[in-house]
Amino acid sequence: MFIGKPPEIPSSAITPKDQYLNRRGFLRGAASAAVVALGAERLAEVLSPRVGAQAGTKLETVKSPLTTSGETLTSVKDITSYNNFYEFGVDKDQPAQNAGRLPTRPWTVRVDGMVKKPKTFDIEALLKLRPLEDRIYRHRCVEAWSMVIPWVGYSLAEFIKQCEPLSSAKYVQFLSYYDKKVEKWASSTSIFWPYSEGLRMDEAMHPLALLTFGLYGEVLPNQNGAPIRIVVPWKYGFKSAKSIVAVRFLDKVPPTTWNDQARSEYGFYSNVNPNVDHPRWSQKTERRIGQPFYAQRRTTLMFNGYGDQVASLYNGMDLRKYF
Ligand SMILES: Nc1nc2c(c(=O)[nH]1)N[C@H]1C(S)=C(S)[C@@H](COP(=O)(O)O)O[C@H]1N2
Ligand SMILES: [Mo]
Repeated sequence: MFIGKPPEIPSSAITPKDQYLNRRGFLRGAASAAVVALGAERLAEVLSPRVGAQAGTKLETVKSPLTTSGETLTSVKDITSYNNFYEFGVDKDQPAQNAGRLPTRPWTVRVDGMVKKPKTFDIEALLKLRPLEDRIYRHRCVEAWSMVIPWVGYSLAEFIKQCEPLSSAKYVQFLSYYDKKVEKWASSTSIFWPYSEGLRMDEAMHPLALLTFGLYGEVLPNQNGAPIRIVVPWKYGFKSAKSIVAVRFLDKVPPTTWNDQARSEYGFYSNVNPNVDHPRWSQKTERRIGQPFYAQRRTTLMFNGYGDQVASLYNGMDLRKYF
């Protein structure tokens, strides 16, 4: 019988370490040959203004019937210092240190693909499109840890209506900001950038899918995906793309980052499902971040506890096959 604490999933476990480190040796060699150039780059970095300085600004919000009640919120410190945002480093503490470089203004979101006509939305217009709601959601990472986060935003469906997708559009793809000079950590991974995620149209139109601008009543810290991100609370965290700059409507399943990295480990759907283990670890339980190390792991809930609302999206589907 296994009596120890279930093994902790290392931050790097989401992809085999040799895969994401495989370019580092090469880069080290290249770096020593470019010491002078690097010196100049460091200087430019110091001189450039901290453009991502909006975090912490209060947002005007309204209550939402779609908020999750009865859960203790994860502390703002844990939510903003234990992050996955590989563009700013693969370790959990790196995004908080490095994402200050993300230029969150000006910011636009390009909408194209199967729409009436392509459009570009400015972030200021998106902030005003609908009243911003406080929505507490459970957040479950595929690495088997979880948080409870008070997000600020409105239903993604409200935005999608403004995009005027054609009836032939069956999927929607979200693309994150990518600039290899700003996000210089990204190139030491084997990921094909920009970060891409996607949903089936009916999933995206579900009222729980949130277009997110803030947390704890304030503008999103950069490490959490400023100035605009997706949050899909019934799916593993990686489905929720950060810092999105483009939204594309398609009639086919879009390519998505973790599915491309390891097709057998990260499915397109990636609904939280305690009955389908990751090939390298169990998904039956989770560690709630901020709890003492001796605290019991929690039982992972089907659809992260949102089954009453979302299960009907998957009627008749074999969720082992479509994991
Ligand atoms: N662009 C981008 N979006 C991303 C990621 C990433 O590395 N890059 N990581 C994902 C993963 S694995 C998780 S668990 C959540 C983490 O969100 P949080 O740091 O706000 O908790 O963001 C998701 N969105
Ligand atoms: Mo994650």
